[in-house]
Amino acid sequence: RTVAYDPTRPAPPLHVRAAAVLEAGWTGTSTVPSRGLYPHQWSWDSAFIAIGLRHVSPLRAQTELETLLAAQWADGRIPHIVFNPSVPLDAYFPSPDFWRSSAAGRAAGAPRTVQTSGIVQPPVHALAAWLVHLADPGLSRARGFLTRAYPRLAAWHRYLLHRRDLGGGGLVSVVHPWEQGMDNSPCWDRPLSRVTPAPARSFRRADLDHGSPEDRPTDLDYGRYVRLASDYRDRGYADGGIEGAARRASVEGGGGRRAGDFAVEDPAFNALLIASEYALARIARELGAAAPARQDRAERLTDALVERLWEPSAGMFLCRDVRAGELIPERGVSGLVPLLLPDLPRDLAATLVRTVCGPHFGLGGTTRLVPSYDLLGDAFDPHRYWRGPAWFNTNWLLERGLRLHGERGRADALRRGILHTAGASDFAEYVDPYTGQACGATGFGWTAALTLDLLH
Ligand code: 9WN
Repeated sequence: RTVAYDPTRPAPPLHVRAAAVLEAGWTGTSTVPSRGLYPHQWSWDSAFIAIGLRHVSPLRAQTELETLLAAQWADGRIPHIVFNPSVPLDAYFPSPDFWRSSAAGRAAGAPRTVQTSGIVQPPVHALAAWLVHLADPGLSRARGFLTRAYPRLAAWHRYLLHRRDLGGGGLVSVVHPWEQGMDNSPCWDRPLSRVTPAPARSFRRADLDHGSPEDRPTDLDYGRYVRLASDYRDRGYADGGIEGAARRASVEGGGGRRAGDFAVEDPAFNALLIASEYALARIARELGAAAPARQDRAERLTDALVERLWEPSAGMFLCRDVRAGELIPERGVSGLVPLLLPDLPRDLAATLVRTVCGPHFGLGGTTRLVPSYDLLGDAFDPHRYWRGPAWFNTNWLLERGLRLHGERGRADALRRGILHTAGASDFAEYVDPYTGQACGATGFGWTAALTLDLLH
């Protein structure tokens, strides 16, 4: 139910409007990112949504995460989409008949009763589970929320760390731009250029029924997304990580099949894994177990992140193209997200703050919110999806990072900017970073949820 607009009455308060967006997106077991554009359950959306929903209904927030975790594969992966069987197949592309999870993913342990995609998204879930628990510890304990979630979250992290260390340096690789969540970021242009696109006539883009083509990825991008996903599916969603390669070699009696063409170590994906490792350590302690190994692992992963992805000349983290063996010389917002980490060396945190506020991202100067990509980059476009617009989830993460590293004034200003822009844009999916003009869908799930979180 949306709140009807009546110009003679003052608009309802922001928290009422944000809660109404989440109410309208609730299906009974989870929340859609957007009724029109994204009518199923998405993995990292659900984590962000649960973080806001906990302020309205801790029970729904727990249910949101439980629904997602129920679709986990036996190998530990949490799929990036859990399909709603009552939504028509042509409402979203790629639909369940493209992914064919229960058939193509059988060897990897895809569930039989629910249809999912076969790729993943950033691991925000343990962080979300811990924050949801804190909203109502009594209810959480009474329902055994963390007791049930913990083994699944631990298996999820194990999958990433053991099957997805494709670069061999201790970090996780994504094998598709949809996995990292910033689909058409200019950071992917170089590694994607090696992928032969699927012919445009071989699929139909349902997203263009809802979004303006200028705000969305191009057909050429989509051809490459489709090729990468169908190749992965046709390999049975098998991974090329250390364990995966050893298993395939023993089955096939040789070096195993080559993993996909796209493998990238991304700073935001890995930073969110580290933040979630800290959360898992807290969850373990709440459940009465000592968790020094998790704490150590989070610190080791932070070291690997610095070692493999920090670029001093850029003053930020960059993505590593694992197949080419080099850093990708593009400044995307993902390279700022490690500001979220408590054990980041102090000088690196200070440098990141300078970069966020400098000419490439403009915070406190030219921009209202931190853009998804370098304002001075050749590919910058203030309206095209992840090639410039500002997104609310990344700004929420940076607000936390600024606060964590003692930048209270900047964090307060960013918080005000997020709240104002979310309300003025009717909870847009993304906005022009200079003007705050709404792009993509409005009434977007995580925009409303993270607004609620900042209001509490
Ligand atoms: C593909 C749901 C998702 C977000 C992603 C965002 C967009 C999907 C799409 O929507 O991606 O997963 O169809 O464009 O890029 O971050 O999770 O909101």
